[in-house]
Amino acid sequence: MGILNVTPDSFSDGGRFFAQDAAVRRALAMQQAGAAIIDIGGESTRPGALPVSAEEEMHRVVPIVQALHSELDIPVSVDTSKPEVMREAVRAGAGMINDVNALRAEGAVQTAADLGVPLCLMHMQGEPRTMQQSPQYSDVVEEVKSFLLARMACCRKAGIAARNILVDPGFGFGKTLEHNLVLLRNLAEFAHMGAGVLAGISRKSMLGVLTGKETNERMAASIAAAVLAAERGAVILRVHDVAETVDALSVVNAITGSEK
Ligand code: 9MG
Repeated sequence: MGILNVTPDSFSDGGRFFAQDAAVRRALAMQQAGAAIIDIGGESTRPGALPVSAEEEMHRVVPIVQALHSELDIPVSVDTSKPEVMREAVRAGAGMINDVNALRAEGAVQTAADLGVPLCLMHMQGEPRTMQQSPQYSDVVEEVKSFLLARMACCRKAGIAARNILVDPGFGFGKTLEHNLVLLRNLAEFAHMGAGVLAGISRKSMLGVLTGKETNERMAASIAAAVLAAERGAVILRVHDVAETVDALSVVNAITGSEK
């Protein structure tokens, strides 16, 4: 899954037309590099990020989803927690919902059930603005798993097909470095919950803490984490560096994929 952010800071100040054009070119490049899905988001979920209105988010995302839907051969996922944005993005051609809030917004579960597309339920403790201030767990793996199981049950009750549900422990979302490491070490446990596992570790600050590198210097660290996540059962990896991750996984799969 290639990451396509369409927040104003991700396209400098070239204006909306420039943003759309650049987004389509970037998505085509990720498809060419081997991405199977493009995940587009119009609201930053970084620690400290402030929320934006549904109108602004739709304005950023929907025209680009429409353009991507006609230009790409692969599905577009919309990274949003707002039911209005989910609806408009799917109407514009999005084929998946990626919700870092695990459909906890009012009306989100029913909207996702009505739309009938695959969705990702991600765990987050707190909210982006404050989530990294003092994350606390007594057993991070058990608590994240039981949260995700409860959200899956809520989705199933609303009529969402089990095959349409993915789960994600939410690396960096209300977690310390140690919490993230424990989750990654034990990721295989999430693969036995009855849903595919999505993992997003690419360029995250945990990798900055481990390597001392700035965000755009974290490719090698991101690939190491992606390979380990795949080896522990993740079926979708949300990444910035698609070509390099695909190469790394091709090598790993060639080595581990045969019996002898
Ligand atoms: C939108 N977004 C940012 N980080 C993410 C992650 O780790 N997982 C998912 N599903 N979405 C994310």
